[in-house]
Amino acid sequence: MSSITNKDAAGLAHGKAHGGGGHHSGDDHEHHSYLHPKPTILATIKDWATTIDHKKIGVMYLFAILFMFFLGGMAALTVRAELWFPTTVDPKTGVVSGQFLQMFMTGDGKDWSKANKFYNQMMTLHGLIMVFLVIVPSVPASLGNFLLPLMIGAKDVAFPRLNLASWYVYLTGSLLAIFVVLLGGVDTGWTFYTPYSTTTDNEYHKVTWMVASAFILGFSSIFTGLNFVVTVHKLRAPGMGWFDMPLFVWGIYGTAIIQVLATPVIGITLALMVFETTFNVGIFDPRLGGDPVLFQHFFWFYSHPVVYVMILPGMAIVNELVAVGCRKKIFGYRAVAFSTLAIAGISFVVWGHHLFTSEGEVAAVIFSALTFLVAIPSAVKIFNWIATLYKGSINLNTPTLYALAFLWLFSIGGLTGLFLGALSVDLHLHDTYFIVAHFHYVMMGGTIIAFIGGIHLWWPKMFGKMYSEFWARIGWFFVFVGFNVTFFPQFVMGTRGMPRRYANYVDEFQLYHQISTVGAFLLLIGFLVHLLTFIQSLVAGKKALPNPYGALTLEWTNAASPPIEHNFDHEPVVTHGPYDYDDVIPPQTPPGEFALPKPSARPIEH
Ligand code: HEM
Ligand SMILES: [Cu+2]
Repeated sequence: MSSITNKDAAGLAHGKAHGGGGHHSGDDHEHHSYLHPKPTILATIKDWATTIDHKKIGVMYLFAILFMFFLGGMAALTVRAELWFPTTVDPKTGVVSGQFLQMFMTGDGKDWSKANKFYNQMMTLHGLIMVFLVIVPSVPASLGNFLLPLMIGAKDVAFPRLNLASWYVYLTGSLLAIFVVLLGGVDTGWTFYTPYSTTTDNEYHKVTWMVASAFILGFSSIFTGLNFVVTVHKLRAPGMGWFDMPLFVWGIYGTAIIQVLATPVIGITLALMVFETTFNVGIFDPRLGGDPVLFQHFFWFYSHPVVYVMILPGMAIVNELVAVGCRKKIFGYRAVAFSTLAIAGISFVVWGHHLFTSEGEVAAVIFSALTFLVAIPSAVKIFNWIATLYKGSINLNTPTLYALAFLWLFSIGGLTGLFLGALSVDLHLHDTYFIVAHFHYVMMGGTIIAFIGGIHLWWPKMFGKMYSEFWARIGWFFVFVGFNVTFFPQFVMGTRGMPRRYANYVDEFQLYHQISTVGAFLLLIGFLVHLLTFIQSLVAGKKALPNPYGALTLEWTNAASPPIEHNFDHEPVVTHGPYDYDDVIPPQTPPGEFALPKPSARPIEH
């Protein structure tokens, strides 16, 4: 795998120049960038709307997901604004103060129920959007779609039409969710726990529609997962064995397996819920002879594995950020690859840790023990990345800064997961802000942070333009600081008993809530800086070279920036591993730069 000489590598880079005819009929349009517009605007729109090109589908997902992220973020800011003041009721007049949402909900100053309901709706909206419309599809559907075929040297995914179907299913599910918001929104929380969700106000069947939306989105997830599993098995370029795949591909592969196996469970659960409310059959409702805790079991049997659908792609990105950031071989490649599969496997047997307070004692003890198992493969990854970075000559550009942020934030998130996995501790912390802080550190501090890092790393590849490194770092700074200011105080509040999901609170928590709200607005600034930086790049960015970082994976070494319609002008033949920085000069790099691999001491090995 690492037997290639530098001469071969140079040959690979120049292959493009010599290889005219061959199996390609010299058909000109094949050599256009995939972004090349059609002659008229209408034709271009039609081209994108009916495309089966994985790159275009990936880009459409990317913009849709970022738009949803914006909507979900607005809901979060509303929630944080409401929590600026504790609510107080004047004992004499009955006038309520301290409710931000009161301002536009009711006039007389006494009825706060509407404001509280609106708060619940905003909180639910935030959770539903962020989980089902943003994080679950985020990395696989956008970057995964764009990069997976490029990284394994394929022309497209295995089932390009299924891929397009998956995009339209996602679009349908998202539009349905937005439609429900226009109907007035739901207040069930993203978990749809029964019996509340089957008894709360269901005007215009909006709870049912929202459930249907999650159901539909599940299919999009299954389609994408199936597609990726087959693609990885069948379409690897000649010479690419399983252990020559970039670790990003391993991560997406592990994710795809969970998506395919776990998603049907939530589909069935939601279908049963609708079945119950429509036909009055007792499944979850005790009045009809059902069992509400059964819902929790079903829900978490899906949703715990799905938290790994959320984190594995984040980890997948971090592999590439770390490797490119210090241009070193990933320490312990196989351990990292296998830990991905271990996480995928273990994720199916720990769901009971969400039910410590509602399941039987024996079950709780068993689930507590099993939960600790997940920490092992997660820690393997963290240690391997740190070992890779150790003594490397690290390029502290924005993607690498995001990798470092991930390592720090995910470690806090994962370790606090262990607190929660300890049964006796969780009985105290369950349903407090500690939980909110935990899952934001893993979901946002982990996945979203890695996602933004990944967008920065592959931006030049996707759009063929460079962005302002200076402004990207400013954005990173605000995001990193804002994130910690928002969520760290929530750990403290949680341990002191602040329950989650409440619009009101006692005065002693005010300072924590206010710090947290300030943090949320710092985050907003960070994201706006990133947005403007990217717009600037699209409009006036410097043209990107094929391989600006001197990386070794195929999307950099063998494809243009942006790639041509069919990805490669020659089917790549893999002659070196994805991280063989010691033996290979990266092809397609800017002349003069990266002439020799930078010297970097390796820890432990060699
Ligand atoms: C690395 C090891 C991890 C462990 C040991 C762990 C453990 C736990 C435990 C025990 C709970 C239940 C707490 C309670 O409700 O009382 C919990 C909640 C949660 N965790 Fe983790 N976790 C880990 C990683 C993750 C990751 C990677 C994610 C997502 C990317 C995640 C997302 C969540 C969510 C969303 C909840 C609560 C959801 C809710 O109640 O609304 N966790 N975690
Ligand atoms: Cu869990």
